[in-house]
Amino acid sequence: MTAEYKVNGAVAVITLTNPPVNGLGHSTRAGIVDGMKKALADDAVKAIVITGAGKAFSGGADIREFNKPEAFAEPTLHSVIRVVESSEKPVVAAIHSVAMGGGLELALGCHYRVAVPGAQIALPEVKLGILPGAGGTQRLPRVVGLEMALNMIVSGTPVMSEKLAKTKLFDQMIDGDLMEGAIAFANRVADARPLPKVRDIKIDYPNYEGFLQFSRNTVKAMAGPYPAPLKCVEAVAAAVTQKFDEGIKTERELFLELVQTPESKSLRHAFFAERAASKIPDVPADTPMREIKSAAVIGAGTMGGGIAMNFANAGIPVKILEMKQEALDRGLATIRKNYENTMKKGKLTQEKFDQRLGLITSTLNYEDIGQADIVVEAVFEEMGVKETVFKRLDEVMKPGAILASNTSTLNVDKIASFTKRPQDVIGLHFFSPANVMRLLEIVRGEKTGKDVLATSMALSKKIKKVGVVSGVCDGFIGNRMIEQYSRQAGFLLEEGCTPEQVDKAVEKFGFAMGPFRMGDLAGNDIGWAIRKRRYVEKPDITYSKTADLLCEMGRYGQKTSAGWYDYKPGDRKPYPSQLVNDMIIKHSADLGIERRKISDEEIVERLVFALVNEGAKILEEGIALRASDIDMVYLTGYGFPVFRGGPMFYADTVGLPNVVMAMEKYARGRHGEAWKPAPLLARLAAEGKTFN
Ligand code: T1G
Repeated sequence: MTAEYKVNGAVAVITLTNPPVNGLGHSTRAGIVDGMKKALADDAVKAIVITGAGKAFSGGADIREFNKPEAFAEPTLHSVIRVVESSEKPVVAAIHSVAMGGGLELALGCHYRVAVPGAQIALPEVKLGILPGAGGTQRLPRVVGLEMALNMIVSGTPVMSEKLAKTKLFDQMIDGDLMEGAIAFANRVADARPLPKVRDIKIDYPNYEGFLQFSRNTVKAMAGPYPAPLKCVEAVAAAVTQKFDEGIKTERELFLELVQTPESKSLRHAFFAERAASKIPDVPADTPMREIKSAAVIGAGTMGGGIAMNFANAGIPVKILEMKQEALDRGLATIRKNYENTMKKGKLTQEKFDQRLGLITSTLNYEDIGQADIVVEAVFEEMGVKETVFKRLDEVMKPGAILASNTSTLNVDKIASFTKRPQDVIGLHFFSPANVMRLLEIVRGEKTGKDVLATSMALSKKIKKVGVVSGVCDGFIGNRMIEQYSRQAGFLLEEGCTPEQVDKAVEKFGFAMGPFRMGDLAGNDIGWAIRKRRYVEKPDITYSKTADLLCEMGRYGQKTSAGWYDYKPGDRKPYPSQLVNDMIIKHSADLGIERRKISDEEIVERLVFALVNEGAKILEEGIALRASDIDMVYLTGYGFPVFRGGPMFYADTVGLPNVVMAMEKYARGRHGEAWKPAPLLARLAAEGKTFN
């Protein structure tokens, strides 16, 4: 069992020992009950302390057990809390570091709680699409008050223990050694009777109905497609409108409803997918890493400036290199403006503003960046330019410096071949805006050193990115898949859709932005340049010509105030363009296509399953390490709806045989060759298996 029992004088200490965060899995729950039984049977024991070993008191229920028999195997968390709360000897929770979810609920079942400052206190279940299911919605309002409890439960945001010091949550804040303080406290209360129980505390909140109704309206407005936030309000409402045991029943019913929802399953999948992405099978966790104390960025354009900000935000000094002073000045001005905007929104203090800008320097000379521990090239996406830059970097960078390219599609092995140190070369593909988007594709070259890979993955965490390892192929993971998505979007225009209809259909599905609004934002000329390269390199792949015709009209998107949509000066709102729709209709006629009415369902299936099919090929070729990595790429870099878990998880939810059946239907239409199922997808579907 993963809980230890030790007696210290007249105090029994039960320590949770289930690393890394003392998740309350079955063995830990059984260990607590076992310890309680020993303590209650031992006359020499007058009081009991429960605490957690390592870096947490407890991170809550073991999410890995959800929807598995262990999660509901006795002793359930409810039973554990009942044993603790009904103990006739005082039980004291000794809290440090993290007390979250079921961990906090366990502490709330204790008679007393002591803590050191700096502990994260939270009921974050709503972030997993559920709600506190072991009494948290009934007990927390009784110790911190209705409003604070509702805010904590609906947001899931941690509150530092010292901020709750004056509430009934904590009986004492411990200065110095937690266990010394906790045992001393336990000795002091050993004979105190009656033992205080949180469940007996009355909630005093006049006109609570008005507050609850206001909360319902507010939460309904912000919850979007997620059912959990509103049910959190209902559960907390039960704490004031029902007797304690009825409230517990209400909470349980609401919890069981939520744990089965697809939204919760998707959120739990995303939680683990993000953590799994940082694991690289052939790069052990203890691989020695290179120290990154300074950085350099080549190019002060949109990407270079955003990349430099990531380093500054993480406290890493960064030097930006440009060829021309005016380009440098423009880039630095953009960075300053970005920070000013953040400060205006109250999300950056003047002190932080000054500190970050102070970490960013600039130069026109390669010699000045030679001592940086890492350099990220963010110049024009053309192999000739990359060659010039990397040959120069090979000359000036100190030995052991990491040479990274921000290329979004080009061959990282070829880039590495321009240097004498291919083991130091890696792709670090940021997504625009680079200082905002969380995704970082870490492109592993054939010769990239394992220490360079491990260092880059650790760096991604330090700069608050989700690092996902990709092998070398055209477009890596994200852009290679979006290519097929964009092809289908173009074909849909030729067959009968307008850009607005396609965008609205996928935005209703949950995408942050449809393909045509996205094109207008990113610049349609970027895709145009890539297609021109593809027409030469891969002449057998067909694309709709509509996107080329649009660019030939000079309609690159917002940057030219006209793209798939029209734009008014100073207004980013897209207005459907009669000119573009006429161009599309004429193009269909030129192709001899009779336009037809196309359903939203077909639009979504063709765009999303195009992603899934290409993702299956990427998985099979080993470009992506696991299906959940592909999901993370789409959840953090392409605005795929989190409540659907990512393209591969969504395909699992739909059922792979259903995905293949839909593809067979589209294979009978135009460009049917695009719908040949990837071998892995066909095999998994035939075997009734899933990607994840
Ligand atoms: N269950 C299982 N594994 C967990 C876990 C959990 N609750 N929390 C973390 N892990 C794993 C994680 O997957 C990773 O594993 C490792 O621990 C380190 O995590 C009835 C039903 C606690 C603040 O939602 O917010 O209680 O990748 O990298 O940055 O009402 O983990 O190393 O193999 O995030 O130091 C409610 C979720 C559960 C808390 C630590 N609790 N966890 O952050 O480490 S539901 C939560 C976190 C519940 C009850 C309900 C964070 C952390 P691996 P990490 P960290």
